[in-house]
Amino acid sequence: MTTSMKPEHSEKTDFLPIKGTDHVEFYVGNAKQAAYFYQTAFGFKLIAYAGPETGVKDRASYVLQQDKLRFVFTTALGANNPISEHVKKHGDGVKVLALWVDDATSAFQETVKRGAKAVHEPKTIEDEHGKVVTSSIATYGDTIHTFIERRDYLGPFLPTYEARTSLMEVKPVGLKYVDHCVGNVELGEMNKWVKFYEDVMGFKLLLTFDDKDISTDYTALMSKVVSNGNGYIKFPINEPAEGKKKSQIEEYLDFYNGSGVQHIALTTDDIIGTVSELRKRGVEFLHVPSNYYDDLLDRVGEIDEDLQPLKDLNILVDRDDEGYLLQIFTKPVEDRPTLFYEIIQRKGAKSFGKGNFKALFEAIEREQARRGNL
Ligand code: TYF
Ligand code: FE
Repeated sequence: MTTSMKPEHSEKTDFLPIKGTDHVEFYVGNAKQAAYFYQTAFGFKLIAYAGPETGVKDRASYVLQQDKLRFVFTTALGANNPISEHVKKHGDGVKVLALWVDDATSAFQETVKRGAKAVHEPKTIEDEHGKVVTSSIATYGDTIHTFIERRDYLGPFLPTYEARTSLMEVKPVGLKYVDHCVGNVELGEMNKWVKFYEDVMGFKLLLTFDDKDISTDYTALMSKVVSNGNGYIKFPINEPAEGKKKSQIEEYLDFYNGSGVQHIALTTDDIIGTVSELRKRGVEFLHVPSNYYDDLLDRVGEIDEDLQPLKDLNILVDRDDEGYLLQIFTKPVEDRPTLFYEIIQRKGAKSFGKGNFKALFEAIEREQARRGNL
């Protein structure tokens, strides 16, 4: 199943050098309330706002931050607006995976030249805090990539945004940065999007999971992971496959009305502390049966953590050649069975928890069945 686990191409030949995830922007029905949820439940702090008060008439956007993670929640202020159309079709979901680059003009030119669909041309936005250049291209579904070039910009987020702070006390839960962002794409489109990331964005295929890796009685899906030159950006792409019953990927596609972001994996250096805190605040996680833990240490060998808290919190463990990882998955964070989160702590492992796929997918299927969608 493995092709290569190491970033292969040198900086010199990388026509799209990416410094990291700049931010993730969500289009939602009510940004004020979504921002409240991510502050109280997930421990993000409000840092900036744009809306009518800052001269932006058609939308309101709240920028939340925790360590290097930056999430933007945007809502439409009227009907017949691309944001309200997006929400009408998809429900709350990820619109923008924004990538931090040194040169947003070159990022746009190099990708469009290779076949990317342009969404917006490079433009310089400016305020008293400095200049930022942005440009955007389309990816799967209605999702886009925005390239963000911050020329020593000193404002709280981007021009048109003003600094804001949380109105309640916010206690961070230890989330640090985006580990990977997973896309679900329509049946038969996985290879097309892998090729897009390879040809248009210069990414490399890192891993392939086929139906043998991902086998439960029901779930059928295929997954390929692409990553950029320095390995900071990892995008697994899933597509449904024929199974005995409806694939979890199909359920997503039905409710999202097409391709889109399925899960965002967020890192922590202390998964036990992070998950304890998230649970206390009412975040719901998928449940794996306790017999998962019976032979866990035989499977993964020695680990630094005590088994009991992992079992109490329902945290999963997997090992690869380079180390191990701990991970857990939330239930969908909207009423539609669409976007969810993975909390991950890597202890050397660079893989994605293949050893947990069976237990994980069975847990997803139990939820799918409860919703009547299996
Ligand atoms: O990102 C991954 O590959 C793991 C496993 O529908 C996974 O988090 C893969 C597919 C899926 C849910 C989780
Ligand atoms: Fe994942």
